[in-house]
Amino acid sequence: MPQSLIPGILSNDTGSISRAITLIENDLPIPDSFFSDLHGNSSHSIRIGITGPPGAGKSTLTNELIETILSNNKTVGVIAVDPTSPFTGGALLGDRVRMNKYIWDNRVFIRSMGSHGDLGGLARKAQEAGDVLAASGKDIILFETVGVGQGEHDVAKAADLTIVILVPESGDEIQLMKAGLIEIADLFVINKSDRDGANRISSLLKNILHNFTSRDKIEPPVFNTIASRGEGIVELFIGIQDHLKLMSDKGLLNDRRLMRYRSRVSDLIRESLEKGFWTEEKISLLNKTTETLNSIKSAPVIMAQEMMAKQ
Ligand SMILES: Nc1nc2c(ncn2[C@@H]2O[C@H](COP(=O)(O)OP(=O)(O)O)[C@@H](O)[C@H]2O)c(=O)[nH]1
Ligand SMILES: [Mg+2]
Repeated sequence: MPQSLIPGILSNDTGSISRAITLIENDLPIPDSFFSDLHGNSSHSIRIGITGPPGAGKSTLTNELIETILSNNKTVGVIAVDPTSPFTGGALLGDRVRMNKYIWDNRVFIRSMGSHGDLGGLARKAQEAGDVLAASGKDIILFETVGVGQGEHDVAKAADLTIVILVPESGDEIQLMKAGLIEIADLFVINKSDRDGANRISSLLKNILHNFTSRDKIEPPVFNTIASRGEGIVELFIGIQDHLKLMSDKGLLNDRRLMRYRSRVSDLIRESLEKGFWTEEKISLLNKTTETLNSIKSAPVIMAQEMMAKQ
């Protein structure tokens, strides 16, 4: 059945795209040939990651970007990933409205993915859903992810270019966050620039970026937006395109795509080895030996070795 969805996906049929993503999301059996067919058709899209703290305006900004992308005669797919949400299979809270807006417009496909109680695999599934959208011919794929813990790193791994959204109130956090975020952000957005402190935080950030960007990287530009009024979005979109061009000219886009391929392969291997390892028997053995603190008899490293030695 998954294989029969391929012609529909390739001809941008919304129902086929949607069903394929549901199969991926629910871990239903999918033959390797399905992924081979996707792979052969999914290389031309630009993948953009959008991350930032809850409430920063990621969804509002994504909606505005959709409109700008459409008015540039390009098509767009959106995968909104929320690892903190247990919901799955279509719409996260608040996302239904925007999805309905494009329900009859096959230039846009929007899908939300929640954790389904299982964080492992969510990043992989989001990337595979991205492959489906790419194979359907979408020019640009936006991955929107809440920046909490691992989320922003997963989105950066999935994307050609990562946008980190901050708000004027993020000012004090910059020092705290700079290590992690500066590593992953190709481009910063200070959203809610209608609020006090927007200019202060963008100059502070520009200063930090100027001092901390290593010579082999491109200094991330900073954009101010008011997403709720659609202000600064066209400038941002031009900035995204300029940045991609610069990355491409310097060979960095290629590097990133190669790195993505490698890390997807090694993530799949890790996932598959772990899946094969944890039999019912081994899970219950571990549970039994750790029934109470007193029942633990050996160091974790010894226990791990014993378990790996078991067939
Ligand atoms: N004042 C102001 N509010 C905004 C702006 N952009 C978004 N918002 C509001 O901020 C809230 C959170 O936005 P949302 O897009 O859901 O944030 P997300 O959690 O990052 O996806 C909503 O009530 C938006 O209307 C902005 O530029 N200025
Ligand atoms: Mg949101």
